[in-house]
Amino acid sequence: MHQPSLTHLRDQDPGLAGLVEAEAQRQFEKLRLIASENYVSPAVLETTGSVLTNKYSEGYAGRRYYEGQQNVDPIERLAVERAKELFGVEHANVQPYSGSPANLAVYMAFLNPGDTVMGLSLPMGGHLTHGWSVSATGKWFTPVRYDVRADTGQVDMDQVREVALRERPKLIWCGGTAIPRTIDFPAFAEIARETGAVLAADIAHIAGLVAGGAHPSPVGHVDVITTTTHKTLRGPRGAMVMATAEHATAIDKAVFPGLQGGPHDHTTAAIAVALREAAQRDFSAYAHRIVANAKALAAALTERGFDLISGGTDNHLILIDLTGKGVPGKPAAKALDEAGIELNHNAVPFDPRKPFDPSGLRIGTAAITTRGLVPAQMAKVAEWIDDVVQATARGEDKERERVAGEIRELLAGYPMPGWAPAP
Ligand code: DSN
Repeated sequence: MHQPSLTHLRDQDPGLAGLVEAEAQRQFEKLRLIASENYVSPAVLETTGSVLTNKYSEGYAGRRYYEGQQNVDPIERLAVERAKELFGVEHANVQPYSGSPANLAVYMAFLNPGDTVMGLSLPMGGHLTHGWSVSATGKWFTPVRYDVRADTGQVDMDQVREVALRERPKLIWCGGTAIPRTIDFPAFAEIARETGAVLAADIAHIAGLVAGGAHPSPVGHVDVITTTTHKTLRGPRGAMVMATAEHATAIDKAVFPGLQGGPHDHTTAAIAVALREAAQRDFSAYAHRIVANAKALAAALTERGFDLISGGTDNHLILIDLTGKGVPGKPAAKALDEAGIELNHNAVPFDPRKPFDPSGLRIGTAAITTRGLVPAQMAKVAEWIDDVVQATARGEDKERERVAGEIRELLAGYPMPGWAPAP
């Protein structure tokens, strides 16, 4: 049952209420290993569903285009102050609708159309908005890319420097969506200084780890930081742009009126709630537990013969190349989903297969850590993954039901924030 329950929705629109409850049940009984997902706290969930969704607030606190901001202004100020305090930054904008708009705001603040942008290529772990060809950022700007090294699976910093010196990008991105290792912010900063580029860190995946001290912070090394708020940070679906004070006006103008209209005040408030949660002492232990779970799972998968990009992980994320297992990423991910293990197929570096049918799987441990699972349980998780992948490679599906049942049984003992099955 949702807490509070969906009484009105059930009366008014039972079909839709049924789908929402079915999704809650699904999230309760699945081992959720999608690296960009998590479970928000009941307080974040409540705030997201609050009457703040009724309000329009174009502008910034104290400088709005609509009246009636007596409560929204202090809410947004709280979110901004909490972001500044948690990450130790001079300026924070909490209005971007999500990660891609936050990244677009960086382009709008620092670049003109046609300027050169450099980012980690998408199949190597970058993000669409770091200048990939199908994104507006690849079409409206001039993208150049860097890669990971074939031998280490880690970002090739020699290549970053070489390409930056040759192409003189106006903007360099570090960070991405499938990077299992620590980002070397000081090394990127040195290259950006040498080449005169603006350096942006996209910490969407690792924001909660940075906040909890389980990953080095980019603060003091980069000009601007973007992040979503819903991954390891455990907030609502939203985003932030953070920067030094000198860039505050450019960033704010880029977000509004440059790219967006009214901010989503219910999300702003829920971000404020999540930032307060992330500032508590136990969040640091949580962030370190996410990494400990990922390391334990990586070790157990390696023991079972899985080929991990970069040989392991330093954060919440594991990238598996399934080539040696005789099954591509997509059918493996589908089989695992049927077996109660939810993750996504993913390209691996130098993948000979197409992005929609790639060789790899991406795993993240934030959501299962929120549920309360610990490193000692990761050997069992690796065993389940291995059993299903091996059976799929043999063309069998008989393992799936057994594994799904065992997972349901395990997770029944681990509460899900904001929801519980009917007694
Ligand atoms: N889609 C997000 C992820 O899964 O990493 C990034 O945009």
